[in-house]
Amino acid sequence: MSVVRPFFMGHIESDGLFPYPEISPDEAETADILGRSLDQFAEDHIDSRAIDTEGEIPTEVLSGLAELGIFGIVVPEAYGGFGGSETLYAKIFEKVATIDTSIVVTLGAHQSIGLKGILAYGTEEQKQRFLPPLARGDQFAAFALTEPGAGSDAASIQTRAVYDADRDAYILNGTKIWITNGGFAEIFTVFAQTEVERDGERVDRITAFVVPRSLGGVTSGPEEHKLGIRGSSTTEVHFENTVVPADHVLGEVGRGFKVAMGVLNSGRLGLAAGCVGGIKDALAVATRAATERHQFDRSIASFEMTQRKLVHMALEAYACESMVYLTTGLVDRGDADYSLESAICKVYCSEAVWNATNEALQIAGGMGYMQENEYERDLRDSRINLIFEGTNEILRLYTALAGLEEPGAHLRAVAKALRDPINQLGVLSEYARERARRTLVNPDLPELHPDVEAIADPLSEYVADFAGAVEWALRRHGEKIVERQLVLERIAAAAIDLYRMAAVISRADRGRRADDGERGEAHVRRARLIVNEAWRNVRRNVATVRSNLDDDVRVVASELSDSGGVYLPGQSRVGAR
Ligand code: MYA
Repeated sequence: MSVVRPFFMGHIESDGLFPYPEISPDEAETADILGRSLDQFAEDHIDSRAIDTEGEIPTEVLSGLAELGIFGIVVPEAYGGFGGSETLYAKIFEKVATIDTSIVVTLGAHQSIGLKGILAYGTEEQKQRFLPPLARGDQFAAFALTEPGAGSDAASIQTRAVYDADRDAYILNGTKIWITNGGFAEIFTVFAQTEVERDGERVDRITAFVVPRSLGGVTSGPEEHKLGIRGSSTTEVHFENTVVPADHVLGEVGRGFKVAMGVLNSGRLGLAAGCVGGIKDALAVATRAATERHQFDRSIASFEMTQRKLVHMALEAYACESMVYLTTGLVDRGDADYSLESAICKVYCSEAVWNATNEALQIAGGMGYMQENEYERDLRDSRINLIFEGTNEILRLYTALAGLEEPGAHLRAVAKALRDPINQLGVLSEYARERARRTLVNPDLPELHPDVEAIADPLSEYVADFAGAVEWALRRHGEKIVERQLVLERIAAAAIDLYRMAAVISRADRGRRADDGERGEAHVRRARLIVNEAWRNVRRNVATVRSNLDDDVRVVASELSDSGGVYLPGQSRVGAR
């Protein structure tokens, strides 16, 4: 079950998309009560400016938040947590993001990724042992994957765990960098190379371990000086002959890369939920600033250009929220492969929050640039979202390549069938039928509210066009598609816009059915504006999969690398650096 993967085959699977998922009434009430407690706690105890300038979150703030129960929202009650759904967690995460970014990053590193491996892949014994203090917030968790030579290329880590049969333990050595919560976490999910047997040979494969600091041989480097999220802890973490008992292995030995990716799927979705909070906050701050600021004898909120900026922020909040909660709904169903959806949410929402904080600063003008106001801190804080938990470039590649798997396999089967057409007639006629269907009719949507149906056509139309472009790219580039990143980038961009359209159509359908009045119409209006923008993007990206100036781009790129970064051949290098 995935919403996005079928788009690559030209299908819309309504099951994952309709009806738009809704949080249960009980959890909605919890989110509301906890949200109000968090607001009150923030008003009484949290000084975000001080957190930024001092570069740390006071211990009393963390312990106060622990008392509110936010560090174990997704941990089942049996292990001392709240037992909430992914949707509830996202709601709380979104709220915390509006309160303080360093705090939400600490929470994310702890709960979205730090303890998630134990929750999702741990044995019963591991869960009982490690989760209760983490859920209570008595201890903090961290996720230790990145290394000096292994950032985006996560599989190339060098940290090594060597099995010692006498001690039934692994001896862990290596250095991890940029570890959030690295300075104070007690429990680390650590990824290391281990020797395993595959097809009779000894080879290195990644294994995941739960490593409590108390095992010894674990040290943290000094705090890094960062552009933003300065109150969060980011350090190196060193493991020196740390003796990790064999029963600390998470999942199977040699299958740790899958553990890392599984955990990151959940982390990326949490991050996107945080961005939803950030966009809503930026919109509220910018609207207030625009309303209060008068120029030319009028509030600047009365000028259309300012209004366009504010409206765009509101549409981004609607689109991001629709995508994030459609995806948490998929996760809560329990049968979904949501890796593409979470990558898409992370990419889209992180860019949306960056643009929103930038526009909020622009609306505030000179005041926005001054350190005494919050705009510059918001801008600094939101920048990291485009980088951590998978850079947006890597996640675009992942979205495109993972999406291409199924049509690629399909085409390979067709190519094989062409070599033996008599025996493989079934494959060939199925392929011919499928192609004809895609050319002649667009994929169906279920019955929608008439107001939403009136705006939903582009989704069907462009899913069909998208699948056609995907097949064209696979046939044109074959295996070399992996190297054609500019084409992959457009395929990813189109997939992102299709998911955006699908999410807002589904949500507006629910919103319109639930309300005949202004609220229902407000959903439809927002969805109409978003769909109108998104299908134009898809059309452009689909067209430039086939016809583009990528050869020129490659020529200029090689001129640049040959000349060491001179913009035009024959000119001399500028600058002293
Ligand atoms: S933690 C560090 C984050 N690091 C990364 O995200 C690393 C990015 N790199 C990668 O993801 C991988 O290395 C890539 C794979 C994708 C490049 N789900 O052959 P492969 C499977 C399921 O493609 P590679 C941090 O920043 C794949 O299908 N499976 O591998 C924390 C294949 O399976 P199979 C997946 O070319 C910061 C196998 O893996 C996935 O080496 C704190 C190998 O794949 C997937 N996603 O590269 C954050 N990907 O073998 C706090 C791959 O069966 C949060 N596979 O075919 C704070 C939030 C704040 C919000 C604030 C708001 C204002």
